Amino acid sequence: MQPKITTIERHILEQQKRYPNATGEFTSLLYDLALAAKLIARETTRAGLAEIIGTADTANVYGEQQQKLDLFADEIIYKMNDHTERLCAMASEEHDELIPIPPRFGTGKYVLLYDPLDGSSNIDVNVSVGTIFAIHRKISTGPRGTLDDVLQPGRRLVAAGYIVYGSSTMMVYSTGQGVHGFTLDPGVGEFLLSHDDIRIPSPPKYYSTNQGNEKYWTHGVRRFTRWLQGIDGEGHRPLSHRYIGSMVSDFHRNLLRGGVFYYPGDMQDPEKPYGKMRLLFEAQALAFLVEQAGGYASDGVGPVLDIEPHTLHQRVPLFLGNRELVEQAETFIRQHDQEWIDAYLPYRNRQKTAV
Ligand code: AHM
Ligand code: MG
Repeated sequence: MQPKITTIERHILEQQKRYPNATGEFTSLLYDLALAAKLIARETTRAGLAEIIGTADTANVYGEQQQKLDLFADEIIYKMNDHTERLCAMASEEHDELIPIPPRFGTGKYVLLYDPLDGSSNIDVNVSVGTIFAIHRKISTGPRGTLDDVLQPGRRLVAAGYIVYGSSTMMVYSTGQGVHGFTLDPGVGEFLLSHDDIRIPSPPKYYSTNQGNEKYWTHGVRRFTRWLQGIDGEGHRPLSHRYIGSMVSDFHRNLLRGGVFYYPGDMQDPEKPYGKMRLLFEAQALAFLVEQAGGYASDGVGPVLDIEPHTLHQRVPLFLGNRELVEQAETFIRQHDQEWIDAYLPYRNRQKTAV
């Protein structure tokens, strides 16, 4: 017998039924994101053809100017959402400032944060990239959104997800009722439910980090790495190292197989002890998903979801994966990295400005 086929649209509608007061706005917002994902997927799969059909600074065969894919993705997501009256503002990794809804359009009760194409430096070498998104409820009182709506802790997210443009395109999302994965059937152009209620498996298999940075790492992070390798500690089986350098893909693999992704802070520049990842565009969404899947996300000091953001492009050290692994990282850091903690905490706890 054929297995039941569930499209993402149907799945979102089914979830909405659990909320008798839901107006459908939120459902439509998620569905628009799925549509943006299909358009971005179509372009990413044609990326290698840029030489033939035109590059960023040349015109293609149709006489149109070609765009870099990350800017293309950014614009698609913006255009899909600027006029729907579901959002009060947006924020993107590609923009320095909050993105307002144009005055000619009405606004709504949600705010969208997104990284349109994470890992985009990998596109030229045919490595998977991804889109990350997060949705908060509007909290400011005026008609238009403000930075206050964006600078909310991840714990308050109403939904988050990502799209991975890999050997197939997948959209994975959560509205706080588990994590669900959909694979794009390119033949019919629909996302079909392929991974229902994902739980991060145990025992974990992989650790993922840029080990080329090891000489900058703190003692605690090095000890943690040796522990994962089964060198220091209780003699557990070593985890295999897998690092793509495209966070959505690294995260996706570890979510399905078990493991930990980390991009720690370090003391290479004591003025910048916070690592590379962005709290609002990358870390919060994946932290929300990993907790929904039974895992944990930490900045080495405490839960990522509890951090009160102070700036739009704030950075955050990130440990993401099976709870026992992430907690072990926290333990090593607590034991060995007081100097780093003292350098990092003032940044983490900085108060919001310019709101
Ligand atoms: P980006 O937002 O500029 O694309 O950078 C984010 C990417 C992540 O996808 C990936 O995990 C990380 O940068 C890799 O960094 P590195 O090359 O330092 O290991
Ligand atoms: Mg990014």
